[in-house]
Amino acid sequence: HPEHQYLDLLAQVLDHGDERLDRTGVGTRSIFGAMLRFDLSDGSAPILTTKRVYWKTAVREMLWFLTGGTNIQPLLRENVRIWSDWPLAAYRRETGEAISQEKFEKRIVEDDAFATRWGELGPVYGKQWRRWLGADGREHDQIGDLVQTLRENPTSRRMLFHGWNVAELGTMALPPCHMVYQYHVTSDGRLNCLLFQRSVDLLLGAAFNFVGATALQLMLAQQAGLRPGELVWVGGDVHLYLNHLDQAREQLAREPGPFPRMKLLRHAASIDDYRIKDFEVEGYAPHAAIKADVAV
Ligand code: UFP
Repeated sequence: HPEHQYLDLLAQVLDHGDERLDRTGVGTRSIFGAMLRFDLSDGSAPILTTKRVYWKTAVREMLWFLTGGTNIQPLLRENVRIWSDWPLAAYRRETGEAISQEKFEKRIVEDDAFATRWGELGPVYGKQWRRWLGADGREHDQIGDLVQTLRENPTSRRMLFHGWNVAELGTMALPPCHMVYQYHVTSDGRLNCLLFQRSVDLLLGAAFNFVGATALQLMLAQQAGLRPGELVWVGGDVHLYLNHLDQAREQLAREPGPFPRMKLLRHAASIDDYRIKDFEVEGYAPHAAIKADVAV
């Protein structure tokens, strides 16, 4: 079962990870360099079954990246709260006000001026993917260019997009983790993806990142008239936070079931035209969710 690749990696980090302090102060066990390969060609999707993964949240986040947006307001309007921690911390720091997360999020949703002032994440994924600013002042749409190359020159070895804009790292809420996506088209018309993720919260982040990358691969394949092939995931610093060890042990005690299937219900006119209701997941019968705190 392909999920064993993930579970084996989890066990390896748990048992043999190098224990050290990290930026967040929580501490991690960490290994360096790992590869997982998921075959999407039969319609299956790497949505982990040994715990419930909220796949719609990951797809909604990917759709938000594709809009080029960098403000959390549209995410919160869809009840996606995974990016709230950074703006909330900045608000508390700069105003000294001990606002609750709920109250902060409500103000972002209801008050556009407040959202403009406090909901910005800086030039994170969406900006770099769709509007990378060149030295000459011109903006580069890496996703648009990728779709065009997939259609017109599928044997190219230059089909990738990158989030690591060195000059703008300092103003991002978080430098990109899922950093570079490279694509490859086989002679029989399958679209492969290699995602390089420089930093991996193996318990909370990775499961999400697999789903986002899969959703993107389905959309790109459809736009280019291809079928999905393989998703190759490569992790750099692959770590378990020290407050996630019990959760990892619990997950490792569970037996994986078959991966569900993910499909697109509609042929969208362009890469900008997908909505959450275009995605369907069938046959997802996971074990119960596992709660854990995100290190900020
Ligand atoms: N992280 C992920 N996946 C993501 C994301 C963040 O695993 O998509 F945005 C985790 C990795 C790491 C932390 O634990 O967030 C980022 O911290 P740093 O920038 O110090 O690597």
